[in-house]
Amino acid sequence: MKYFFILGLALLSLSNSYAISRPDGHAPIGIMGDHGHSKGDWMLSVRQMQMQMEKLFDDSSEIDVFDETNFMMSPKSMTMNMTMLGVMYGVSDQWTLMLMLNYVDNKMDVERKSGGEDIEMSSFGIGDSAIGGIYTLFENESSRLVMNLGFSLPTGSVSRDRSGSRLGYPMQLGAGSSGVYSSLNYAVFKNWGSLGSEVKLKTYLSENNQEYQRGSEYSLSFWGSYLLADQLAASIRLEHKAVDPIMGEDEKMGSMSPVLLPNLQHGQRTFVHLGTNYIMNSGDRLAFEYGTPLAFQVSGPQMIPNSIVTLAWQKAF
Ligand SMILES: [Cu+2]
Repeated sequence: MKYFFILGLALLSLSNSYAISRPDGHAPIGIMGDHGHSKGDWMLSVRQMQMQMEKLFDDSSEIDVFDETNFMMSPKSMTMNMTMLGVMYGVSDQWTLMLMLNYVDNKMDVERKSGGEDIEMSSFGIGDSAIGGIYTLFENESSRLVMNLGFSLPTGSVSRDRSGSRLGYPMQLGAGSSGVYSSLNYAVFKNWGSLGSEVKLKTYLSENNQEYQRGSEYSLSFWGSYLLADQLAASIRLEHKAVDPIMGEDEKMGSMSPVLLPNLQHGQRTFVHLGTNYIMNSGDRLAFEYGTPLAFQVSGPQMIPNSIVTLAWQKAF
């Protein structure tokens, strides 16, 4: 009788919900749409992301804009804060509906070649939204394969100004055009932790009302998570991301600073991210990830991120 009970417990722990109930059952927090939910289940999440940029690169090396180019102005630093509100709902055991709303707050310090005080620029407001489906192709105690398909909606402004001058491409709050995205997410679960990967593509469908179209984005991530305790996992993630050139141009931007030129906004980067996933006794999840760059290759002069920090709370019910 006792053995049946133990066997029963073991089988229960091997059921479909097993992977998702462990701390590494969710991918590192920088990854979205890595899991689905059972029919009728909801999940709410709030993510707070901060990206800090302090250097300018051309190709793969740092550049001094005023020494090496003719630009009259150049960004010195930029901070982007993004608050992301996510809702997931299990429409069936295979399909989960996902909705994501964003609030963006950007600050940029700009230097003038002629000297004098830096110019402070800012932009904030609703960013682009996303709505999509997550399809669980298969999930068992040892692995999970999930596909995402969705739309990016142009709810973020592309016409933010400062005293009548159009702010640069990185300071606009959205893409201005609708986009489609798709990703494939695979994870393998072991006793000690898990290994996962994601490949993702996002592409915009048309020119926006300022007559340009953001370039397509491609990213590839690999991660390993290690179970430090029943409720705590630590992760390391390698990410490579490439962005295509902007097509067209916002003619209100001019050409005083590198952030105003459409052909200086693309390139690729490789990041390493260290993170933790923690499940509280209440079932709430807390997650953290810190990312720092390993390599860049950008069309510059272009500002590059030197850190990306994400903090998140998630709750399923
Ligand atoms: Cu979820």
